[in-house]
Amino acid sequence: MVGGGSLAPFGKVDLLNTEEADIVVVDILSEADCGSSLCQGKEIVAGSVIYGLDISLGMISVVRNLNVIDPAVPAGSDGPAGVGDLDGDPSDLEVAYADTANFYIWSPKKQQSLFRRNGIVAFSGALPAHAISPIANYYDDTQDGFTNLSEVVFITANTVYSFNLNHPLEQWSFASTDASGITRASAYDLDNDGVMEILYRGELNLRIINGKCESTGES
Ligand SMILES: [Ca+2]
Ligand SMILES: [Ca+2]
Ligand SMILES: [Ca+2]
Ligand SMILES: [Ca+2]
Repeated sequence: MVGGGSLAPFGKVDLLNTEEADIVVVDILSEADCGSSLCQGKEIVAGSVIYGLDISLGMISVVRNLNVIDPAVPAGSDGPAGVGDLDGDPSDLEVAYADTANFYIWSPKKQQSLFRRNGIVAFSGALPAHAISPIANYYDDTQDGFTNLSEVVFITANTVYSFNLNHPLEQWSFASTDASGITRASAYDLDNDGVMEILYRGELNLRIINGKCESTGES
């Protein structure tokens, strides 16, 4: 539905990398936010832009653009995206995504750029290699004196990162065994203590990781 190309983001970073069509369909803006009926129901999140749409009328249009909110973000900046509450305000959802160079967190509803980590995307051959997953609250920030915000796992070639908005650079990272960078993680409370653990499978190891990035199991 969303036409691709360098200035029309659609969840991919280039036309060759067919494995990275990570758009998210979610109700992230209201009609009042947009001033348009295109934001009735769900919108399409594709990297730096949000599309509003009305399928019955065959209409689709960009209703938020991070490049307009923050001109330092390249126009058409695009790549795999995740959506969740990352700023501790459940009245809006934030977008986490990465383009061919940088990782971003932004709020379409508040029209704010919240986080940017430059030059973090590693390449696999000629292609940027990355994946976003999951967004969950797997580490208790209060033990470090912070408000307990959710985290987001960002994976790029041979490295796994955790970000949250309490940390200006990163919460933690570790070297992985996956040159493609497109393996995914998931989160689940495996030991039933009320705090989720992260499961990550690289090319060699299955890791179960607690939120402090202390590996609790490997096979
Ligand atoms: Ca909506
Ligand atoms: Ca929020
Ligand atoms: Ca947390
Ligand atoms: Ca647990």
